[in-house]
Amino acid sequence: MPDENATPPTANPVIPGFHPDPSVCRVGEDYYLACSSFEYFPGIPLFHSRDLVNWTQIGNVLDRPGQLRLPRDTPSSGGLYAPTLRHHDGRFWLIVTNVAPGEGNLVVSATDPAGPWSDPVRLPGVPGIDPDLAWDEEGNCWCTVAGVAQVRIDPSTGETFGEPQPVWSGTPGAAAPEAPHLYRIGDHWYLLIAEGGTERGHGVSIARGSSPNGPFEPCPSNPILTHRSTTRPIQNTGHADLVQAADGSWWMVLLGVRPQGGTPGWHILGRETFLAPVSWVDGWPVVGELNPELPAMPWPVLPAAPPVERDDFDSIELHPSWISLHDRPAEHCTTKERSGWLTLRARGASLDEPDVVFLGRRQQHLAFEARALIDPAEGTGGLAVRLDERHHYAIEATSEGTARVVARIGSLRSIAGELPLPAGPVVLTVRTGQAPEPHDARTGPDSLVFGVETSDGTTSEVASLDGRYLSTEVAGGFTGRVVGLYAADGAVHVDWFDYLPGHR
Ligand code: 6LW
Repeated sequence: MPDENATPPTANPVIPGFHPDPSVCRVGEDYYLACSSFEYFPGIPLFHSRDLVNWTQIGNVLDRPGQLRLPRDTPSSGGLYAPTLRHHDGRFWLIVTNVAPGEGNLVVSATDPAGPWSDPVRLPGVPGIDPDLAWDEEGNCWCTVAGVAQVRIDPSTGETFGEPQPVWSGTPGAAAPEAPHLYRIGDHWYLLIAEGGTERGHGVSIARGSSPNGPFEPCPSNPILTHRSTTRPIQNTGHADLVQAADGSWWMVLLGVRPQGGTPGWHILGRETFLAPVSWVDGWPVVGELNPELPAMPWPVLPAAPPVERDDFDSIELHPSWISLHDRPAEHCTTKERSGWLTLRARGASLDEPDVVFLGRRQQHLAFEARALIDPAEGTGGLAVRLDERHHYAIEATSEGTARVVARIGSLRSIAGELPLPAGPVVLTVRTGQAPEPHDARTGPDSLVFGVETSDGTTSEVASLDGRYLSTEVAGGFTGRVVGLYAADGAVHVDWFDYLPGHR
């Protein structure tokens, strides 16, 4: 399976693609990091690193149906928001919000972060998103949520002690005080938050006090990080977490986006995880430059294994970077039906439906190509680039022998191109191309070019579509592009799937 996270990035983001709301902790020489996953299953990708730069996905925290309930009508950007990952008393703890009706905040724990993680403990007494966990010297566990409010809890039972109390509402007048993380550092308790909303106004602010529950005094130089009102290449910077390295140095992981194209810029990969150095001045953290180049690291950054570009579906278990919508029942997604093939059996009749059977991976590169060998003998399905149920492009092969490109943009749905297919399995392709109308100041980020590979290895283009409509600036929401396979009718069998970074 393609695992670009195993490759040393030459640039920030350190975890590219839709990996927002990073939360990080260190145990000895090892770092672990978790991100939000919204409507996708399994939930909460979990990464490991030895250098804060190269991150390898080692699993997903909520990877069993009993741990994660995402009803079939969960809309895009619903589901799992903003985890906090901590290590305490020999265990890893993760707290997260499932915004699906009747779910709310839940805690899981594990001795091995690669899993298995426990069944969830629910927190009915803790309303609100972006929950944080912090333990004081007496062993009290403080849960702090967006707003910012706080309550003491027992994370192993879900019991709350009293009502959540407001602790700090951030900078007066700033929107959306959220993403709190509470730390004991030196003589102070620090409360780190995001403010300004997760769009261009996003920023990071901090306050400190002598107790975990305040009172908190804001840092005089808040926000300690923001790229609002700048032309910097990394925008929307916020939702951060702090970690101290074994050598004593401090680091921040945070989310940011990389707008592409002309004014105002479109970001297509969702909110990605970036790394910035932190120093301390007068007891306050000062965030170093956040640039597309990596910060200078005080230790050697080891090269990692090159990415695997093809998944030939020869193993029964799918790589943890594959994500489905809401769930993954074997009757709809299996590698056991035809040896060496993935079988997808349709449920929802198109990518417009929230319950469509879709299996994808995050687009992690501004330029990429994906190819898949698909046997449509028993159904209709294909290769899609999905932002959400209202914004997606796809090339599908039908059992009647046609390849067609279907584009959905908001409430418009259109067949953008068709081509007759020879009988038998077919290689469908999608690649990024140059944005249309590059002379225009409002040039989009890219185009998505769909095609069919013929037996002599050449590709017949079926349609080329403007990539801006699969961007967050157009579609809204909290996710990014996911590239993958789907079934719209009957069953489709897939022999292999390639994800190739860069332009070919
Ligand atoms: C998350 C909030 C935010 O809960 O976006 O950027 C929300 N920050 O803290 C969803 O990721």
